[in-house]
Parts: sequence; C-alpha cells; structure tokens
Amino acid sequence: MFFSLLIVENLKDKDKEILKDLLHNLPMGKKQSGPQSRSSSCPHGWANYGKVCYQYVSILASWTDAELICLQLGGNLASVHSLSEYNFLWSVLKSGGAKSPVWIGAHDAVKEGVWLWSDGSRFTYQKWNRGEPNNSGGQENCMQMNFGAEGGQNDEKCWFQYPCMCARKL
Ligand SMILES: [Ca+2]
Ligand SMILES: [Ca+2]
Repeated sequence: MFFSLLIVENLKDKDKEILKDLLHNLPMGKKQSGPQSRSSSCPHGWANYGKVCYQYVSILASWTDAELICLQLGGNLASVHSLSEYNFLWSVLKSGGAKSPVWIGAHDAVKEGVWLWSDGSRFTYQKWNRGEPNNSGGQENCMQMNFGAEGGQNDEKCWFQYPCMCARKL
C-alpha cells in the first residue's frame, strides 16, 4: 500500500489525497531507484525539460518535509542550473496555479552562505531577488523561487510552510 511507504507524517487528508494521486501516476510499484525502472518519458502530469521531469506539488510543507515528499516521488526538490531552466520551472508553476513562493532544493543550513543542492549537483546558477539572500534574523537557510514581484529566488526560514517543486531524472 502507498501509505506504508509514507515518510511524511501528519499530512492533512486533503494533502494525502494529493500525494496519493501523484504516487498513482508514477511507474509503480517498482522501486524508484535502478536503471530498469526508468523510462524515456516523464510520468503522467510531470513536465519535461532536458533530462529532468518536474512536478509542482501544492501541499504546504516545511522545506525538509517538501524534500521528503519529493524523495517519495522518486526525486528531490528541484535544482536549477540556467536561466532557461528557471524560466521553464516558472512556467510550470504558473500553469499549476502557484500564487506563492515555492521551495526548491538549495540550502545553506550546514554553513551560512554556502549553498548546496539537495540532489548533490553543483551550485553554479542563482537568480536571487534584489537584496537576497539576506538571511533575515540570522535564520533563513532554505531556498524558494517565484518570490515577490521579481519572481526570483529568496532565502526563507526552513520551517515555514510552502508548496514545492519536485524533480526526477528521466
Ligand atoms: Ca542562511
Ligand atoms: Ca530572505
């Protein structure tokens, strides 16, 4: 059963339904790791850019829970490596109805000012809003995109609850 695998606790019923639907669209019940379980196209409902599939998840969650949700969906929080990729993600958010900032996979929680992607890729591209990252209150260690009027990146308190953008490799 799906929820024997559920690693995010205390989801609201509405959010469990969202997650259940997303899990249902994955190539199941195979494990998500291993080359045999990968296909040449994205799961239903996921948007393809390059060799990555993206899914906007409207569940409100802390950055850590958002990463756990993405892991359960066979990926990680999205990483971004170019302006064209950023713009693509932004268009996915807009078509998904996102009206707020969303979590993506960078954090500077280990060492202030050193940004790392949760998928292990190199942090080579950034699109901070003006004045960001400001580490407001000395407590902002997690990255969101689609922030404010500029729609760029912001560092935010990791325990705040936002939707997220997940990514799976093709
Ligand atoms: Ca910080
Ligand atoms: Ca900030």
